[in-house]
Amino acid sequence: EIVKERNGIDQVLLKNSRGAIVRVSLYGGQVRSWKNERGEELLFTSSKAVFKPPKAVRGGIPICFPQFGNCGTLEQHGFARNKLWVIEENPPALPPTDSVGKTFVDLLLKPSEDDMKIWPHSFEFRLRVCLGAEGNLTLIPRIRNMNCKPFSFSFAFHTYFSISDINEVRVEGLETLDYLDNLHQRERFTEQETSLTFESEVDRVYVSSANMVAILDHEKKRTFMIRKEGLPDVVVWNPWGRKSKAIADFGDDEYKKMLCLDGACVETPITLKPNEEWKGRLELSLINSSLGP
Ligand code: TA6
Repeated sequence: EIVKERNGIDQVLLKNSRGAIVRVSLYGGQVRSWKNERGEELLFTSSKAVFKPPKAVRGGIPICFPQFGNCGTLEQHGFARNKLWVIEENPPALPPTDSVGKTFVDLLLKPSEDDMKIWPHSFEFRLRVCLGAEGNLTLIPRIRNMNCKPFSFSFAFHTYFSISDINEVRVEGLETLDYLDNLHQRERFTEQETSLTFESEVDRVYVSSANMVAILDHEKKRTFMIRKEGLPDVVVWNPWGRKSKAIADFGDDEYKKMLCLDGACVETPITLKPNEEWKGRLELSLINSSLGP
């Protein structure tokens, strides 16, 4: 179902039989909302978000492509999140498991002439956004080099999870991993803790992580499960108070209600030869521990 946002941009609503809803904007190919069958919003959006291109909406799942971060020639996190995507009715086939029993939409981004001036590589970026019967959200990105010279890119699904209180959550699945600390010139450290808790600003890229990470939100008695393929790294970011006050489209105390935990490919960019395709997968699901067995 297509709905129009205030700024006239099309959004696609995906609904499943239990009433879960995903809303994805054609601007940026950005998932903007993921609600469970109880109508609870599971993704964070800043109360000061700007819904006017070319500013990416602060929240949901912005796509960082072809560059993660600001150490490159492009704007921070690349241009994919600031482009208008289109719906593709008949994309190249995906395995039946990626469609049977799911509600999904296929989005496509191709570079314009102008885009080719700033990043001279011919690509096709397909994104399937799926809502499963259980309410899980799956993103399947496919990026193909359209017969031009080899190119490399870094990538992240910059996922803003809605949490009850940053002081109350912990992250499991990153123990013993090395991470690049963006607060210390991306210097490399090793995680000593068995699970991650948060007391101050954190901005890290955990490298070659396992394919499953969990965010345990004790107060809301729920756990986000993040499963991924083809996305070896995990970005963990919370700006905390001082930094978030310096971000115009971030509400003052809202850092307490969000945690970014991104399936990403940052440490070792992906290189595609002519006609080669990279495919990834990110599956987000919610376990309500309060519901019991
Ligand atoms: O999450 C890592 C990070 O690079 C942070 O350093 C911070 O800049 C964040 O992304 C948000 O970036 P944005 O361009 O969306 O404000």
